[in-house]
Amino acid sequence: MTASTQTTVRAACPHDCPDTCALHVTVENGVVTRVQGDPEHPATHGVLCTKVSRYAQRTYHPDRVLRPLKRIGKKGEGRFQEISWDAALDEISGRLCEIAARDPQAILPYSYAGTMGLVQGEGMAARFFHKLGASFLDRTICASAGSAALRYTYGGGFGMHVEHFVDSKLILIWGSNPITSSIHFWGQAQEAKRRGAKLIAIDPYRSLTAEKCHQHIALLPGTDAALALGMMHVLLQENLLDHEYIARYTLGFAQLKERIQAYPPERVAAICGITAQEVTQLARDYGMLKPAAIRLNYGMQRTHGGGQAVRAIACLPALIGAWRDAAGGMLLSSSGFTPTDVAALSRPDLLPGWPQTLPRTINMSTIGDALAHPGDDAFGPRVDAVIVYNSNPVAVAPESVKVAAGFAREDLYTVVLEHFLTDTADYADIVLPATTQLEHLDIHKAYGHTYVMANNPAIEPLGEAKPNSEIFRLLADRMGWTDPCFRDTDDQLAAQAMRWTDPKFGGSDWQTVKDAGWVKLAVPAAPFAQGGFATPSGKCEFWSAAMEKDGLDPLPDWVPPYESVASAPALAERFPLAMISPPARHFLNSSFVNVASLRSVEGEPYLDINPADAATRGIAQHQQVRIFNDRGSFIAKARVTEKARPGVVVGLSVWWKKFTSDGKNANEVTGQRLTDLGRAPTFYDCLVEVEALAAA
Ligand SMILES: Nc1nc2c(c(=O)[nH]1)N[C@H]1C(S)=C(S)[C@@H](COP(=O)(O)OP(=O)(O)OC[C@H]3O[C@@H](n4cnc5c(=O)[nH]c(N)nc54)[C@H](O)[C@@H]3O)O[C@H]1N2
Ligand SMILES: Nc1nc2c(c(=O)[nH]1)N[C@H]1C(S)=C(S)[C@@H](COP(=O)(O)OP(=O)(O)OC[C@H]3O[C@@H](n4cnc5c(=O)[nH]c(N)nc54)[C@H](O)[C@@H]3O)O[C@H]1N2
Ligand code: SF4
Ligand SMILES: [Mo]
Repeated sequence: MTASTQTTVRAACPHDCPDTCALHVTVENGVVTRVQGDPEHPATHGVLCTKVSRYAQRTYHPDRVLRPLKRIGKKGEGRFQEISWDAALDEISGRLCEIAARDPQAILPYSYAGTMGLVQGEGMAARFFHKLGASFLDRTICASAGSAALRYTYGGGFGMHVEHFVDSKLILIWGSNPITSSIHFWGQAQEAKRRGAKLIAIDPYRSLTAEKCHQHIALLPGTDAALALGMMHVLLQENLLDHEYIARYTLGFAQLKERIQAYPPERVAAICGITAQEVTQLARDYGMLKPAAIRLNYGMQRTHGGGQAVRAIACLPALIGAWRDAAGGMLLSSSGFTPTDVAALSRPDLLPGWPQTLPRTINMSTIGDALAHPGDDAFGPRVDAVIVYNSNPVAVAPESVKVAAGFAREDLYTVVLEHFLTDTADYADIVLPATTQLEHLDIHKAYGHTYVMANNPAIEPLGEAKPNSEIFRLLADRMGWTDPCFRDTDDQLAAQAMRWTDPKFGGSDWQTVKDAGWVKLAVPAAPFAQGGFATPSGKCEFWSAAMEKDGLDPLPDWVPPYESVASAPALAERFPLAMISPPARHFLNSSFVNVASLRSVEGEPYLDINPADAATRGIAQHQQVRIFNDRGSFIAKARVTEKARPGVVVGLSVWWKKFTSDGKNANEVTGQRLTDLGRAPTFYDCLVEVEALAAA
């Protein structure tokens, strides 16, 4: 060995987290010894969350899948034997050719944001499935209700710069638990607090964040739109609106005014399970403490009316003219500012019928039903093959009993590209070893800040692992496809991913980003100070012609949950408790559950339940309980705590089933019904009953 070497590589966090941190990866003699936050990056400022500061533990984990595996046990058992890459690729391409000869739509890609990188996400993979003519996957599992709402209201995923929250005087942290899920935003909010801002959490659960705010409004799940409309009612009545902003930069105020008549504070209080005083005071604070900012997150759009809830809340900043100030407005996502070039990257023109005939679309959020479907004229062919990458559907998709039954089908051919033998990989016919972020190249946009980031590989791939991009390149070659785009390198893909000529890049290109690690997009500090929304009217659309055309209510409204005591009384007689299952702090969805040091902090699956609800069920502190409804059941340890409001139970998620005592997790009881907008899942629209098991 030659003299020891130490280098620092500029990288980016790949996880589905708004913060998309800039990383400095220390490599000594070819081994990653440290992963740290870039001190210069204004959104990361040198800090990482606990999970990713231990990223090397994930990459060097003894359980990494480092060679292709072929199943030898029953589906779901997780018994495999190693095979060569050649054998794996031959088998997969053979099976896909055979199925495609009947109908390529019988093949389904299943992927989400295991990595948010554009190269290892829907880059080469999208080209592969386009050329094949496979079914489209509707990627709805997280954010599509809120995205649809922002599109109708603002014209896209636009929001405040996270850096400006420090200057806000009021911050509503709405359906979001940033201490868990966006720690860098929380840093900004705390600085604002030191400078005198008031922080209010709006959340059914007294989360880690809600505990640290000045005020916590513990409304019932799925009632946020009513609260927003009630705030509007008070703002109007008490003349706290910015009529000049409304007249110049918004559309449909007259119609909205009619709509909010139906939401006086008393009615809103009854819907939300809070007091009328809370509604009125919230509106007064919002109308008077300037600049007022809202940090919304996706937690609150996982109920039936999730889309309309985001839309109602998104109207608030325009009504009080909060957008006039850089420290006012709202942030759900700001990813719409990034000038990506999706077509160049994913090449829809490779589709056999492009652009006239497109394949059918299958919604990832109803994968349980899709895999059970025998196929017919309306649905199209039965799903015969699923290629999973960047996702763990057996753990994360709703109504898991059906999802697992689908993946257990003997006549389904399943390939999973993974780092680990996840709950999903256990069902695979073939598992292919994928590289982690330290081993491959990528380019990233963010949804919680406005920088474009590079991920330079720090080390060579471990074992025989390959980047997703390379795996699809090899498969394309095995399929006999000679299109030059299947020979593009990762570096070329990264360069193709953005429209670099857009003025927001100010002349930067991929090489600049790669060298520097990141560039800030030139987005005005207060992007809507003078209107300029990306809607058809150029205004913030309270009333939307596009929604009317799409057969939707053109105005924001409260859409009651599918499952709640008020909206489904018969169901609630049997299952009276609303269950939500938001992220656990030391996991990232189901990622990191298998990292022992992080799992040990979470301990085991818990269910937080209010003392009153526990008492009527004879549930003692730390007793094992069964949570159940008609869809399924799972076991957790009860934490009797005021953190859960009466009527609501909270099971922090998403556990790998194989790490729980009963081999099940919260998605046993969640349902496949979809949101009002965006065809998204309704994880937090879920009635259950809870019963004590053996004594504590
Ligand atoms: N540590 C960690 N960080 C993560 C993730 C993770 O799993 N772990 N997941 C990442 C991903 S994929 C996403 S999408 C984001 C999610 O980011 P957030 O949406 O901020 O997610 P949470 O931290 O769960 O915060 C959601 C909060 O919404 C509350 N909530 C649930 N239902 C309702 C409702 O009907 N109304 C209101 N007002 N509040 C409600 C929950 O109690 C919870 O406290 O976080 C990302 N960051
Ligand atoms: N009950 C309940 N269910 C939920 C949620 C909830 O709050 N409650 N949250 C929902 C939300 S918001 C989301 S976003 C989804 C998330 O669901 P998923 O997108 O499935 O996210 P993860 O569970 O993190 O699984 C990602 C997988 O991708 C793998 N991976 C990471 N990088 C790579 C790579 O480069 N190549 C390959 N081949 N694999 C890679 C990881 O090892 C991991 O197993 O879960 C949803 N499910
Ligand atoms: S998970 Fe989020 S907070 Fe943690 S390092 Fe990644 S981007 Fe940063
Ligand atoms: Mo998500």
